[in-house]
Amino acid sequence: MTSTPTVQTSGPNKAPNILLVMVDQLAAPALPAYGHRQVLAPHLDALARQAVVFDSAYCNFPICAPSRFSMLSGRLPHAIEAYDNASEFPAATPTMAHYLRHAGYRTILCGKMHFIGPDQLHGYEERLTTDIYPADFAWTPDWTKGPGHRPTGVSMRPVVESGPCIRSMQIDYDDEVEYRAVQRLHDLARAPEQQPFFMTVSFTHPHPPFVAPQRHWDLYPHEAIEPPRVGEIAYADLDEHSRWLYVAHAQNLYTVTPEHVRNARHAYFAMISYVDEKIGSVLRTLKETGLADDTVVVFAGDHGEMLGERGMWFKQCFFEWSARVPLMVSMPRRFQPARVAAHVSLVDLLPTFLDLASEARRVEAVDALDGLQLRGRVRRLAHGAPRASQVHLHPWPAAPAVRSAGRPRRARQPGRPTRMG
Ligand SMILES: [Ca+2]
Repeated sequence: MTSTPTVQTSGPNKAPNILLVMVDQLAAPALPAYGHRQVLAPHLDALARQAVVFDSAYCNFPICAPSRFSMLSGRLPHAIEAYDNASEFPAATPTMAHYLRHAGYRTILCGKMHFIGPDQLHGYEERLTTDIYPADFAWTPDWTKGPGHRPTGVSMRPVVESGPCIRSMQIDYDDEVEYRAVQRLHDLARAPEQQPFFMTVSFTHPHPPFVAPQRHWDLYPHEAIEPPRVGEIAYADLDEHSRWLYVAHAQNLYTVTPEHVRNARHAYFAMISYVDEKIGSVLRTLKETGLADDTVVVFAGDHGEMLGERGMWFKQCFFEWSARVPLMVSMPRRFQPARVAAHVSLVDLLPTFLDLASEARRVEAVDALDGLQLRGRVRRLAHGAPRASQVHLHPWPAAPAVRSAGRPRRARQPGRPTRMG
């Protein structure tokens, strides 16, 4: 048996490896690194202590597939017509994986990406797992049928049935993601290559259902689970979009009690602790193999989870718990740990990665990108010059989207008040 050697892969004109670690539906305010007092996530705490932590990072569309397509393409959702979880992501749309591959990277996807359509690679040369979500068009909504039309079957059931579990499909999935990612990192270390790697490790936790292993559930005293900061708001007092979601999430068909809320929040916190262990395992492997010294680690989420705030659940709105995501960039040899207050969003990742890749080979984007590279800001963190963002909103039901644009923050939505929270 060949043991894993410690490798030194840096050299002249070699760009750094990029390890993008993703979670699904992890609201930034739920992480202790962003100030949560109750959640236990020691590995993400450790990462945050040595990372550039972005305190005002947002997804560009608070639902899975459009958020991820936007991040991967570096373009706003409306530019690529990604409006829901049944919008096809065309194979012809250039992604960060295409660009990085062109720049000389080995591109590897391990875990979830929720690609819709026949292309399940989108520039990644290797995919180490299947996806966990359907790749077809079964979840196509018909907006003319109103919010009660729910092709995904979303409802309050995950909230009222929340609690500890023996095993879930999500645990099956993320255990495999962890195993494959750790194995691939050992393989990369055993056979070091001249080319850098771009590896995406994408977990599905802490996405609902709100169930967690007993061991992680038991990390938290149930009676101490705090209620949402902002309690339920009467339907009559809700804004128009929140009313739509109230029906779209079938809240009119279920009674959610305070104990249901406590159970769901308890499980969500436990799921964060569960996935934190997985992330710790991947990062420990990166370090043990010697790859960490030459690897930029980026930790990001695709969108948040309302978790009962305002009486709302899941996402699909621009309130803070739904739209704000964790974003950390770590490579202590290059970047001094810091907190960044500037507004950024996930479309900034692609230009950031192209900037890192340019140390070996400059690659020009085919399309006009909607983001800005983050590294310039990381380098001058001490000066802390915050950049404002533009919030670009479109009339319902077309897609709201957030973008960074280097101009003062403002909200625009023709004929309607802003829905930002
Ligand atoms: Ca998602």
